[in-house]
Amino acid sequence: MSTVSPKERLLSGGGLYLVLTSPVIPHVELAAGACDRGVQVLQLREKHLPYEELVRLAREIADVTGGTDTLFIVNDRPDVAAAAGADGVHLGQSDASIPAARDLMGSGAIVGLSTRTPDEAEAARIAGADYIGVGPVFPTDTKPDALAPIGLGGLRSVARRVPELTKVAIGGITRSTSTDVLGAGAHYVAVISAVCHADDPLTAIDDFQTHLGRRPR
Ligand code: TZP
Ligand code: MG
Repeated sequence: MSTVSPKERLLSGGGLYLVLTSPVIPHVELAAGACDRGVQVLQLREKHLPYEELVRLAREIADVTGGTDTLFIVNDRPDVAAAAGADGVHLGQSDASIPAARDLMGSGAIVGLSTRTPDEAEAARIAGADYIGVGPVFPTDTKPDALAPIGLGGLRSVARRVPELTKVAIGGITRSTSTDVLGAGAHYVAVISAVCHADDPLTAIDDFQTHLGRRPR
């Protein structure tokens, strides 16, 4: 078990940030495989599950990540994240506010915020986000309501505006584009389909980890 706080671990690391959405193998099996493979951050993102089921699943994942080097973040729902004892929550622009999330989860919790533009990124920094999601970088089929992709140029513009803030790029990222994304200023690459919807998700993680390695800052 790490003695370093979750925030410090997030802020000192980099590499793969795996978002669990409708994986082709059970969530808990994928979470365990991700921990074994040294994935630094796991996020549970299942927008259609009712509260009770989401809490049950989040608790199972928290049991798997607890005592490992893998951080566990819940998407959208600070109430679920708090009930499961997750390390943090990821908020969209229209989810709960950062102070409301911290009230529910405590000041040690990691709070991330989705952004797309340099102005949103700066606003997230001022509001006290621990990290920002940035994207979609590339076109994606996974989020039907996603806005137009910002490309590597858009990511670079965000990175220039908030150089000190931890940036998690998302949207259509594959293993082969991941190094360009990190080169454009992201610390982490967040992926859904490239792992969760791969023929063999655990091998897909292995491929990412071989390609990216751990990226201490
Ligand atoms: N937010 C912006 S794009 C996206 C989210 C949740 C979907 C990312 O999924 P994929 O399959 O990695 O493109
Ligand atoms: Mg959201």
